[in-house]
Amino acid sequence: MAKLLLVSNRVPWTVACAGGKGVLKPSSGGLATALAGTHARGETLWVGWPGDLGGLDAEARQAILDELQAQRVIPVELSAEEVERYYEGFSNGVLWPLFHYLLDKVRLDTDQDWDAYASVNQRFAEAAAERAEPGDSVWIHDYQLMLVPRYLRELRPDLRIGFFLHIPFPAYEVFRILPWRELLLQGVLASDLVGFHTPGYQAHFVNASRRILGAESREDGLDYDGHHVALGDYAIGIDAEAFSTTAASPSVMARVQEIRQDLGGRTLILGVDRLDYTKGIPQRLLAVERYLELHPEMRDSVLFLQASVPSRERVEAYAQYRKQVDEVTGRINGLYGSPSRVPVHVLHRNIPFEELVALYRAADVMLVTPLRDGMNLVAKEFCATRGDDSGILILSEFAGASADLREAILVNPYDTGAMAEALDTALRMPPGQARARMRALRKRVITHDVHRWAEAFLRDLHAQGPSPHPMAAH
Ligand code: GDG
Repeated sequence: MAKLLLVSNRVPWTVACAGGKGVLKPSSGGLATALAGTHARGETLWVGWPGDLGGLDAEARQAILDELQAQRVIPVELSAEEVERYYEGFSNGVLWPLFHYLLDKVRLDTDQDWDAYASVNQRFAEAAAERAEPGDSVWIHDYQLMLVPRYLRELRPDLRIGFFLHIPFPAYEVFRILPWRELLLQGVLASDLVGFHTPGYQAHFVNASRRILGAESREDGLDYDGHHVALGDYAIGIDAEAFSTTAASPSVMARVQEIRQDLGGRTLILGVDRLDYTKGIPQRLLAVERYLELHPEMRDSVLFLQASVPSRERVEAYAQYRKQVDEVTGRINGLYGSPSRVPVHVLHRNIPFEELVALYRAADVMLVTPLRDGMNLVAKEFCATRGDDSGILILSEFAGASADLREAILVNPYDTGAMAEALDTALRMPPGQARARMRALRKRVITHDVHRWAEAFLRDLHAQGPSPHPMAAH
């Protein structure tokens, strides 16, 4: 039977080395969480980078490779230099900031990083080509692997190839800044189906492909180089069932009570993000500062808790960002704290799943205000935990999720005054109105979950082919 290969930079387990031994730990991040369900359910292989195996001796290495095999993972190993150039340099130093419109963070100083990006993409394609059988489908994920569809097509014209972009595709005027714009588009266009979170990202991709490569628009996609590629928007969801069941469990409910007791009557405003400059944490802190400045009577009655799991710590811009977050936090607490209470608390660590769910469930207001975000799963996770329809979501209009979650309070994260006002609106909202909004949000999140997302994409992918691509005749 034809099977499915998932291809992504990270696999859902990361190798951690401790005292010469290796252990597999679950990976964090939106993509790993989103696809874990598909992998657990079906006949899939997962091709990706499991982290650094370099610190292991031969025996420990073999043990980890066996464990990965048992999880149906095909490891693509990366050298330290490849991690630095392909992952930190090109993927996270160039594509990530540019696709999120943060042009001052883009590094364009190095062609070597591009070379590493291309050669690592080639290796991912080879790993998939080696394990795929005739007629299999391959689903490639995200901005780190934009050249894989083309390389894989060259190696295996018989495969059905899908590509999904988890981050925004930027406007043409921004995308065209990239010196490698043609090659990146050609890489993706070799797919049979390309998916985006929103129709807006898809429209930007069509525009860029037409203007940069002269691709031709068709009703359901594009024609380029004698090949038809279908395009579609597929808004990713979450495993809503897992969040709502966990939130209702006795241990989480008990923990929620504890958190509320510790608050001593204060209102909890919560933020949860990877510590990433796209997530707008300093701007959010400035809005909290403005709110406290304008509402002195509230200084003792709210707590803003920001949970920021460290990420990409070796990329320079990320280290600076953490400093910035800590500085603004210190300033606000210095201004508005008292000897016994501070209005802002930042946690720089990974929070275990149950504790995260308890925090979502205990919060009165959730602040999700990225400067730009492909979708944003945190906003959806918060809604899924609110079994009694309580809680208010403040959401950036620049998150893909804002296209779905219209009943949130939508804000412009660049506008500090408007965000402070949104906080005021949330904290004064009549409970009946808040409940009606949350009921609508929760319903949407539960019906449009991650399983539905994966099924919709795969159904459309399977309807595509096997592709009689012109390369098949070469
Ligand atoms: C990319 C796109 C798109 C965070 N802190 C902790 C923790 N998390 C989990 C959250 C959530 C995930 O990480 C973050 O997902 P997001 O969607 O918010 O953001 P990215 O990682 O940037 O994901 C994004 C996504 O891909 C999927 O397409 O939505 O736009 O940028 O699941 O819960 N989990 C735990 N502890 C933490 O401290 N356990």
